[in-house]
Amino acid sequence: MMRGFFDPRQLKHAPRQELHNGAFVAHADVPLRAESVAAALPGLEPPGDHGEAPILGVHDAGYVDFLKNGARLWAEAGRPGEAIGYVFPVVGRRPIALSRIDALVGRYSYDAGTPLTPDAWEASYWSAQCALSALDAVLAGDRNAFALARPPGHHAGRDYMGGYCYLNYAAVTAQAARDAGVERVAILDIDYHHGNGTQHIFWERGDVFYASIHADPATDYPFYWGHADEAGEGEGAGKTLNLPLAQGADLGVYRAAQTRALDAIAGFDPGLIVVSFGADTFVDDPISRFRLETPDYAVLGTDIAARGWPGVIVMEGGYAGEALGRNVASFLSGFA
Ligand code: OKP
Ligand code: ZN
Repeated sequence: MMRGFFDPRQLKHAPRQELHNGAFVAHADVPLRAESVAAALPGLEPPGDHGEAPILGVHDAGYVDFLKNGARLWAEAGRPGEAIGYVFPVVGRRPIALSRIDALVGRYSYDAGTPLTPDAWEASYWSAQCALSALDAVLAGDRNAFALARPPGHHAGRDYMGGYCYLNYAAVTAQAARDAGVERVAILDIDYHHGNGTQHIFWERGDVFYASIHADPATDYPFYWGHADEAGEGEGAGKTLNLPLAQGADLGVYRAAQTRALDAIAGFDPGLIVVSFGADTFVDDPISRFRLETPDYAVLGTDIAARGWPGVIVMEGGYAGEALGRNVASFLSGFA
């Protein structure tokens, strides 16, 4: 079993609700998710502390300040519960510095599914440290390493939260690898949802390849990103690959798409692969509509490992409670 990293501070973040299809519903990113994975993987280690510098390698300093202080500002403004936006200044946005918390939370987010809880920063910070510790292990010579992270990360952009995500661990890891001298880094995103934040961060970069397999955004969150014609721009032209699949995809369909992604990554010849792994592709996932079963994850892991690239596996989504740990263990067993 490869080394894995986990920090229990990931458990304190407990968002209560998200706005979904017109109603506030119980939030899907429950602490049980991380507990389920930790229980299924013996021997997880605490991460080292790499500080904020690697986080600031991909995230905006003003945004990081907001993550650290937003929940306090929210409480000081007399608001109940957790900070959530209701004005999103996307169209005609002026680059203007406002201090009212409701303006800040809209400016630094793109949806109403990602409340800024008092513990979001700490959970995300230590999740990033787990990813960086996994990278350390691989840079020191391990073939693969795993980072248990919660909340997930791949929807978070340089200066925005969204899709339950606050810090983008896969992006932090890829940039840290670049800074450590790895010339070309590939990110394979196999969460059910498109990783719009990761795509955006590396959109114009020629040194980081982003490939994602996900539910067609014509039918599924995040709607506005992840369509097949999005391929990167400038130096990054051709360095983004989106493989949207119709709802109902099973192992046969999914594995063929993953082989396409791996073939494209092979053409890029990376020195390292970062796998954004979400098990919300599971048949019983409560918010998703693919049909993978527990043993299928070992097949997918084996296919990735067969390519021989050093790999950091970072946890993204997966909401099927107790089954999540089994699915992650199955995936990692494919790398053995
Ligand atoms: C985060 B990750 C469910 C509707 C979708 C956002 C999903 C974010 C998923 N209430 N809401 O990619 O697993
Ligand atoms: Zn997801």
